[in-house]
Amino acid sequence: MYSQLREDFARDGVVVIRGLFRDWIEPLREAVAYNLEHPGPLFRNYNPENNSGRFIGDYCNWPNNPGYRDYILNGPAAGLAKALMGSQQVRIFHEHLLIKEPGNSKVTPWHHDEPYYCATADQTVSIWLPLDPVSRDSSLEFVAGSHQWGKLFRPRKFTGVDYQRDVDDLHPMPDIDGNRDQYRILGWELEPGDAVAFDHRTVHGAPGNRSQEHSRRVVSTRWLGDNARYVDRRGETSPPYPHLAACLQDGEALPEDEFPFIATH
Ligand SMILES: O=C(O)CCC(=O)C(=O)O
Repeated sequence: MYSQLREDFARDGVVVIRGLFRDWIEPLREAVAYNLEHPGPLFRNYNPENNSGRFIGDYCNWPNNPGYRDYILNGPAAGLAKALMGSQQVRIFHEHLLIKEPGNSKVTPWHHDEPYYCATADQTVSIWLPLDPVSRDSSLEFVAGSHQWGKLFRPRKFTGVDYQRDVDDLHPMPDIDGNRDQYRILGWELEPGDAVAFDHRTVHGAPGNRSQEHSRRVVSTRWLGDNARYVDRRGETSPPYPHLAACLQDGEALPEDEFPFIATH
């Protein structure tokens, strides 16, 4: 069923999936409302100085949010993730809520996620699922094929500040906006029910929310394939997970109770 998508995903490091999540939009809108009423300890305002609508985020709440939990355990995301990755098994790393309120002009800087995650696997994917219509000029964009560049770039937080690291062995992000014609940049207009799926190494970024009408509520779930393991990034990670750093060595298997295998339907 997913063979063309899988081929495109392997080549580009990103694909768009149309309509698969339609039945999950309303339940997830309720789950997001619940999340906002019960923010987690990692809730963030990414641009507190902006007064034209906020860019906020929260993550790692799925064990305590019944709607997120149902989506992760029973929705189509795990099956899609496994098919795209071509893995034997699929594990949930975490979910990430990302809201750009109408008119919020904060740009999400070009980055990839791998260098600030404290976990990796032989295959990885994030499923970025908007709960509102997203026009092409407000949508997440990707540099096709960048998952195969074989380089890790210095991570920058959504606030615009670099992550602190003990060792600076990463590459500076190239000037993508200044040289857009040199890259194959992919992005799509999305309706609720559509999603984009991308490898944790694929370079991506997003403009502000240019809509004055719609919020841009997104639930992004992060998935790990085979041989999922802890990585010591020698510095700040996101999510922070200090308890893992305290008990795991680089390359050790991730604990199954916190990052369970998910059955696919
Ligand atoms: O939603 C955004 O603006 C950024 C999303 C992102 O970088 C991600 O889901 O990894």
